[in-house]
Formats: sequence, C-alpha cells, structure tokens
Amino acid sequence: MTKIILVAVVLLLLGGGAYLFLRKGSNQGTAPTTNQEGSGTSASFSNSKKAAHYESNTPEHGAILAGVPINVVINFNFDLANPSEIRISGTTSPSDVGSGDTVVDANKLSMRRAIRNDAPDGIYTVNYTACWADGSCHDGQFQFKIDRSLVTEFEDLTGKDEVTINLKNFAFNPTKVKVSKGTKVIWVNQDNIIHTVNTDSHPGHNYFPGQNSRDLSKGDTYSVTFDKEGIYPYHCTPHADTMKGQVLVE
Ligand SMILES: [Cu+2]
Repeated sequence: MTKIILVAVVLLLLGGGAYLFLRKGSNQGTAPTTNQEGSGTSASFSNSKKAAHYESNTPEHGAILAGVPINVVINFNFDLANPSEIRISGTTSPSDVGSGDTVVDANKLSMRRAIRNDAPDGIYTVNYTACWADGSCHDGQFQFKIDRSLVTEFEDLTGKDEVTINLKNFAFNPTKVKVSKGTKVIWVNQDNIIHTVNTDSHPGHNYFPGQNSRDLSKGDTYSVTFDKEGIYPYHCTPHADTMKGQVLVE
C-alpha cells in the first residue's frame, strides 16, 4: 500500500515538474516577439529595449533606409566582455542576416556586426547581449527597416570618379547622394562657420570610422573614397540635430 502511495507521489511530482518546465519553455519562446502591434503596417516599429550601460546605436531605432547598412554598431559607457553578441533577423527572412562574428572594438565600448549586403527589403530586429567583465550580461533590442524604393529621394551621381557635396547654409547639398563603388566624395565648406563631416551616431562617430573630418573652416575640403556598397548616414557635429546627410554606394 505505501508503495502505491509512494509511486503516486513521485508521478505527481514528475508531472508538476514537466508542466512548469513546458510553461517556462513556452514563455521564453514568446517573450521576444513584442512587435505584434507593428505587424499590420510595415513602417511601425516595436519599442526598443536598452541594455544597461547603453549609449547609442547605428542604424537608429526606427530608421528607414534606402540601402543595406554596412554594419550594426552599438555603443556603451562600460567595457564590454565576452560573450557579447549581436543577432540581426528579418521578418521576411527568419534567419540571421548578420555576416561574420560580432566584433568588440579595441576601445571595448562598442560592438559591431556586418550585414549581408543582399538582405531583402523589410523590418529587421537587432537583438543583442552585452556582457561585462564580472560575467553579467544584459539584453537589448531595436529595429530598422530597409526600403529600396526610397532611392528616388537620392540624387543619382553614379558612374562618376568624383562627386562634390557643399556644406552651405547649414545643410549638406545635395543631402542624399547615390554614387558608384570606388567614387571619391569631396565635401567643401562654403559657409563662414565651422562644420564637420562625421559618421553616425552622435557623438559615437563609429558606424564607419573612415568618415570623420577635422573641423572644416570656409573653403576647407574633406574627402572619402567609398569602396564598399551600402548606406552611410552622417552629420555635422556642431549642428548634429539638423545638419544630416546620406551617401548610398552601389
Ligand atoms: Cu554644421
């Protein structure tokens, strides 16, 4: 008799344990998909989630881009450690469109991951895990969208060896340019005030570290030869809120 009771108790405990285990599993499966509200209209994004010590990211949360970003970069105010990781997944292509491994920059304050340049149009969710030297990790999330139809907003300057962008009246003119791979883009300050050319984000300036000028006085020039396809958002540091531009390289 006691044997039967013992078996019954063991079965009950096993059943309860399995129930709790399955519940936990299903919760973990549904927790990250908080963007149901965004699935109706293509341009709406779920809320971003910022990990501890988060500073900024490029592309920005909610950015709608006419081309594929060369990489995703996330900045922190604390030294990153292993196993920090970035995953980039699309709604149309469920697999990770990140290319290669997540790289922690030499200064340990940023991590980045390249993106396959054949990533299709659509909304992308970036999930990242930021880890610190004490072994603790925090998760974060943001989204951006690739919409190649926006290329119509870009001045088509493809097929040229050199292209000039004027910094005039507190604006980059033309603001959005499309150029061919290998084109040298030359910025010329025409204003009587100091401007700069700095890759996003602000003030991280590390999406494409090769695109950061010194202070440009009137008449000064700065140039970058773009050897890799993709979209390059940039800004002027003294006028970061309003003076912005984009180079699309194809
Ligand atoms: Cu400026």
